Amino acid sequence: MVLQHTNSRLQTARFDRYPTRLGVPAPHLERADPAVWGTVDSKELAAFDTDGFAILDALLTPAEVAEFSAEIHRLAEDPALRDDDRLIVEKSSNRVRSIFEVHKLSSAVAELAREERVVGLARQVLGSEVYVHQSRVNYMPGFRGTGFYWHSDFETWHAEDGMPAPRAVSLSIALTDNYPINGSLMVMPGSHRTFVPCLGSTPAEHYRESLQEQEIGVPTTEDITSLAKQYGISQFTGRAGSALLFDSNLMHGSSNNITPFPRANIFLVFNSVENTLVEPFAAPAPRPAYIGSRDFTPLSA
Ligand code: 6CS
Ligand code: FE
Repeated sequence: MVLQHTNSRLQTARFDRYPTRLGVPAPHLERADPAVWGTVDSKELAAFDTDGFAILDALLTPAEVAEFSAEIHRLAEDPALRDDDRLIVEKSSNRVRSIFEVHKLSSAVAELAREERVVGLARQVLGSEVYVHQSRVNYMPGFRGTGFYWHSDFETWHAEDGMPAPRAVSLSIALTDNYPINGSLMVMPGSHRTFVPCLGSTPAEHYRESLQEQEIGVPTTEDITSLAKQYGISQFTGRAGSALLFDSNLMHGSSNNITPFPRANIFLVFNSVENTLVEPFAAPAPRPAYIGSRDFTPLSA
């Protein structure tokens, strides 16, 4: 039994089922929770339980792709956002890397998140009402777009945002064609069933640097090697308008993009209302609400 350490604040010790950010290496853990909590009736989600992800070939129409592309470029060019904490620039080029809380900055994205073809996917998998834990646009610009090293989103959301269980899903909606060559997402099919404890304690106030290049809460090369041998690596490629729904604990990452072709995706992260955030499990303080929302109001149509 791992009792979560209590920090200086008066905090009762609690049982942490997914201990991470440890001082010494720890073995991988078999996921203690289901991957599918509800009843999946969309044929497109048939493989979700096994693989930890599912691909939707045409979630958006070409006209909607054009509409949302214009919307995310409006945001990226909005001078009022330039100094906003929700805008993250690339370390190397000062170009826009991500914009968080896009469902609050764009009413079009807010409406999309509420549509049954989107939120209905999350309700099926999570088996409950859901709310938006996080939303963002990853721009992955051409030439110097830097990728995202291997990681489990849940490891960060558990450690830094206080998400109790991996009862959350991300929907990555491609607004540009995702080729093998332009930094598309790599996933390890089935890896959602293995929790990889990470080493190293979480520094205070490190999240902005971490969103530029994550160094804490990433698995070791030995972890990645053993997972890749066990699960293999697949690449999510698809036309603009396609989407990837993936489990919060799926091991994934993306390489740099040196091609002229940007790889822009909207990410909507849905958490179950039965899995709302508590105190961080391995960080001195929770991250700001624009990264880990503390408004648990369920999404209604
Ligand atoms: O820390 C987070 O919440 C973000 N970081 C990554 C690399 N993926 C999930 C999320 O966008
Ligand atoms: Fe991620």
